[in-house]
Amino acid sequence: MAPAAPDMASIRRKVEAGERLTMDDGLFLDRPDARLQEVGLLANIARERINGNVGYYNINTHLNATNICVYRCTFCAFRADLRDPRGYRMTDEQILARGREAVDNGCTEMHIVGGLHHQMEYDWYVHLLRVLRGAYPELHLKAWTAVEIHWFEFLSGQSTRAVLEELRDAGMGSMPGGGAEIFHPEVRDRICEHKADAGKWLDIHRTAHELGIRTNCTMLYGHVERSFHRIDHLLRLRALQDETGGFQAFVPLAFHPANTGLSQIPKASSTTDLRTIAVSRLMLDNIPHIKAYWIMLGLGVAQTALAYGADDLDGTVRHELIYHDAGATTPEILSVDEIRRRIIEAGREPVERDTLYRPVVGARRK
Ligand code: V47
Repeated sequence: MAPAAPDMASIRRKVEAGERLTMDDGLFLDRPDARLQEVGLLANIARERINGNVGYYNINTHLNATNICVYRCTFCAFRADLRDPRGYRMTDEQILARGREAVDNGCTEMHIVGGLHHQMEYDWYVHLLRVLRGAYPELHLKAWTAVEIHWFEFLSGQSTRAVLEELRDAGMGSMPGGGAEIFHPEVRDRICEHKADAGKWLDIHRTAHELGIRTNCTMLYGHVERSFHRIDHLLRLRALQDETGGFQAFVPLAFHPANTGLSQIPKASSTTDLRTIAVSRLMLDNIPHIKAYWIMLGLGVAQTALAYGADDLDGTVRHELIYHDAGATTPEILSVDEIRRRIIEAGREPVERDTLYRPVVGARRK
């Protein structure tokens, strides 16, 4: 006999019992007629079971050392062609100045991603880490997405494992979760057909986890995908996490349309943002943290998300370009006092964490 179609009561029973949800459960929760408040309440049960009342944040900065990129993902407003007047590549001096600024402002993390520059050799990317690590050993370098690692394999002719080992030895402390977009080929082939496919993206993270490198994962939603593609994406991440346990946090990323090849698509509503966060928390029962990235959600929705499954606001953030180039109107930076105040206002206990989710105490905090 086929299993009964899910409803809110059957899903509530599963969540209360800590049972795993299925694809059909996810599709049900993702429907606009599944009441958002109830989905949020269920996500909050899971959130408090995993993370209690804590609202995490860190003190971080971004470094996008170049925006020049061989790829032309239709959703990206950040990339530039080689001869585009917007195109740039930072010098060692500029990169070091960013490190100095980060350390002087109490940052514990530098989030490093960028374009795949046609003319730069693999060694430049390794060198960049070495320079930063040499000058600022206290700064955790969360560097390069799986898409970049794939490009480095191509440039260097080395295996994933060899590239990751070399980057780790040069100073890479962990990897961000970008480049995942939507795994399903029906969508991936339309928005970024040229870059690492789902199998490759997951394989790179699997290898990183095997090497003890912790990583994050993301999903870009609110463009041409449908509900099925989103739930399928979450299930592929959950399956890899079952194997390795190496993902620390999941970051749902709402598509920002301005200045992109998909600018006709309206930005997802706040209710879609909250539902996506809640459904992610419920489906990803094995990933410890769900980030409400305030840069992309706006502060109000990010605060509300702390009651809809999220336990982390990401960081104070400096020099964010990817979302601001695509029309984000959020501030470019928050003070520590402000991010803490926002978490307290949402009824949670603010805890400064480092990149690996260890509480930061005492002298390291400015
Ligand atoms: O991979 C690009 C997305 C990602 C747009 O790991 C866009 O802690 C919306 O991955 N509208 C990069 N999204 C950012 C990212 C990230 C951010 C914060 C924390 C972490 C983490 C990772 O941004 C890209 C892509 O999915 N993106 N352009 C756009 N127009």
